[in-house]
Amino acid sequence: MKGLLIVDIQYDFLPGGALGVKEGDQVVPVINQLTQLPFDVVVASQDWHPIGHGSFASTHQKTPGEVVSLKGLPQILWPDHCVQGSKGAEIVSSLDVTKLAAVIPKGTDPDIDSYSAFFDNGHKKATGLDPFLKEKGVKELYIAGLATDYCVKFSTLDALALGYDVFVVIDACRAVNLNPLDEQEAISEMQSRGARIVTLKEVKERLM
Ligand code: VGL
Ligand code: ZN
Repeated sequence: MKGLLIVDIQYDFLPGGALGVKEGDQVVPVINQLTQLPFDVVVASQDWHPIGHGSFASTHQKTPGEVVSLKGLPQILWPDHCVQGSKGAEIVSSLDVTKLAAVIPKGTDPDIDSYSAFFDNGHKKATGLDPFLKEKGVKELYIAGLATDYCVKFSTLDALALGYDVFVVIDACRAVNLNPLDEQEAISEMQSRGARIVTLKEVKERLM
C-alpha cells in the first residue's frame, strides 16, 4: 500500500507568514497533483503549538535563531508560529484536502518541539501516525511539504527507522535555509539513510 504524507501546509509557513518559507506557496499546486494520484491513504501533519511554546523565542525573551536547552535538548528558537486556533496555524485553503484520511497535530506539548510527524524531538511520545499507517498496510510512504530541512527531514528519518520505503517528492518541498546549505545537507542526509528523492513526474510514472 502507498501512503502520502503532506507536511505542515499552513499559512505561517507561506511567504509573508510568521515563519515564512521562501517559495513555500509553490508546493501547493504540486501537492494538489499528488493528491490526484491513486494513493491508498493520504494524511497531513499540522504544526499546532500552545501559546508560550518552548520553541518560541518570545517565551525565553530571546531572538529567533538563538539556541536554548529545552528539557535537555538543543532547541532552535523560532518566531511565534502555528499557535493553536490562529489563522496562521490553519491548513492553507487552496490545498486539496478532500482525500485526507487524518490530520496529525504535532508540537502540542509546551516543553518539547516536534519536527517529525511521528515523534517529538526527544522520541518520547508518538503522535499515532505510525500505527495509523501500519493499520492501513502502508509500506511505501511519499512525503511532501514544508520544510525540507526540518519537518520533512525529521519525518523522513523517522519513517525510514520505522521501516517504510520513503520517497521524498522534492519539487513538492521547500526549505527554511537558516544557513544556505541546509537544504542540500538535508537532502544528502535523507538519501544516505535510504530515502529516495523523486519528482512529481517520477511519482506519476510509478503510480499511473
Ligand atoms: C517547522 C520549524 C518550526 C516545519 C515547524 O514545519 O518545518 N519548522 N516548526
Ligand atoms: Zn513549529
